[in-house]
Amino acid sequence: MNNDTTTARATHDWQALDSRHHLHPFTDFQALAGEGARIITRAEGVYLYDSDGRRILDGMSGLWCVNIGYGRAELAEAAARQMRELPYYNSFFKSTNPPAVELAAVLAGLTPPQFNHVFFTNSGSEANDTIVRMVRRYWDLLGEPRRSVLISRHNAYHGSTLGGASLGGMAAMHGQGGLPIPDIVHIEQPYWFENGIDVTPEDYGRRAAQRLAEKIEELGPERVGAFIGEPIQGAGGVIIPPDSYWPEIQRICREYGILLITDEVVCGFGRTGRWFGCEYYGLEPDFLTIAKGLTSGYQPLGGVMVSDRVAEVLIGRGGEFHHGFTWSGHPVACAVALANLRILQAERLVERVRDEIGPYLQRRWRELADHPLVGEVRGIGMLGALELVAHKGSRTFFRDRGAAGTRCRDHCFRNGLVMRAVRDTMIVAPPFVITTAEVDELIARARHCLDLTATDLGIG
Ligand code: PXG
Repeated sequence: MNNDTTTARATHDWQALDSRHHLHPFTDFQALAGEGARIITRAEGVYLYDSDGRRILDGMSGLWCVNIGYGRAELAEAAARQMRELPYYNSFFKSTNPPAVELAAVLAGLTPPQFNHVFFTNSGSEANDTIVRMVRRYWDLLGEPRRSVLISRHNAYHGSTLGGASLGGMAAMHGQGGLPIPDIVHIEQPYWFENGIDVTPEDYGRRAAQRLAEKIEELGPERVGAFIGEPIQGAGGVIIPPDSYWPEIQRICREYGILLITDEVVCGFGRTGRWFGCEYYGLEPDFLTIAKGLTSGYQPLGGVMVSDRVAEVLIGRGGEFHHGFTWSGHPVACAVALANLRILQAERLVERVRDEIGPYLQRRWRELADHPLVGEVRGIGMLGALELVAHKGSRTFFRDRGAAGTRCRDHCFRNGLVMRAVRDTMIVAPPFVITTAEVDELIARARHCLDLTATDLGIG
């Protein structure tokens, strides 16, 4: 057994072994076996390196998570120290461990004032499953068990467990395995570029928010427990709602007394230039879903921030909450999260996103608006999206939706850039530590790959 696994094999040997034994997430297994997976062997700063030694600028921070960049020794040291001291103990049966305690307190301080409690999970999906159970338990304890319905949006992404995928609004996911689970329903997403054909963004935002009130009335207000939304939809295509949307959603939640959940898995820990997306939009949610940027991806960790309104009922009314995971409050993951949050604070990376690198990225990103393939450019902080269209100047989507995006994404990979495609929407979400020169490189590579895509499609 060779321990130096990253140099032990040639690329084609890795690929052959991978396709024999490894089932990848969200993958057509057969197609990948024919093609062979890309083998990423190491990373530093904003760059990935593959098994052929090629350098790739990671415009997606892994999967929206490596916010402090790759290769931060402080996190490796925090993990090693904690593994030597206490690699594992559970937080069931009246036990806890110092990193979990410290992290819970730090999160209570970092999140908006109504949040003073956290429930730890290993992922965003598990955090959202936990929220489904907590919302229903909350209303049970208040003597309103019929309020079991959670309302979400079409094309939302809230994870891939049964609860997470049900909360999500991905039709393809619902088509496999009999989802959603009962009492989860979906309304229109606030996607002006696609749905707001003949209205201003402001009017459209109010109209999209009204869908919530309509759905509550349709179901019966006594049946609805909560509304969940990503402040900005990430996996759905960096869908930035018009400014009129969230205040109206907040107002409707208050009017009907239902709980508001903001899923901060992508927006949380600084990506919008605020610590949390709910702060960017001035919202007062009752739950936050957290994961990804909590550890910058160096360890799997997620959690649910529980507001005082909910915690007072869950704690105050007593009785066991029958829920938890072996790894809830895992000491190594929590120690790494603490080291990550220390770096975000010490290096003022959230402020950097708000005041320096975010505005720089947005300015350069918007220059791509002149490209013949680009119908809309949008972005906030370290999030950016380009809508590829068949006819510039009109919102005409390609007939074979997704094909242009996939082409562009493949050109990017071949040309040293990770830029993700959602349908024909191209997306970036780079690490917060990216330099201005690296942003310039990202933009230059993106433009080159748009050119290659336009040539393939005979456009321009
Ligand atoms: N909520 C949101 C908003 C997410 O983006 C989850 C929950 C689930 O988190 P876990 O840790 O269970 O994966 C996510 C995850 C993509 C992509 O292709 C996005 C996610 C995961 C995988 C792929 O953009 N987001």
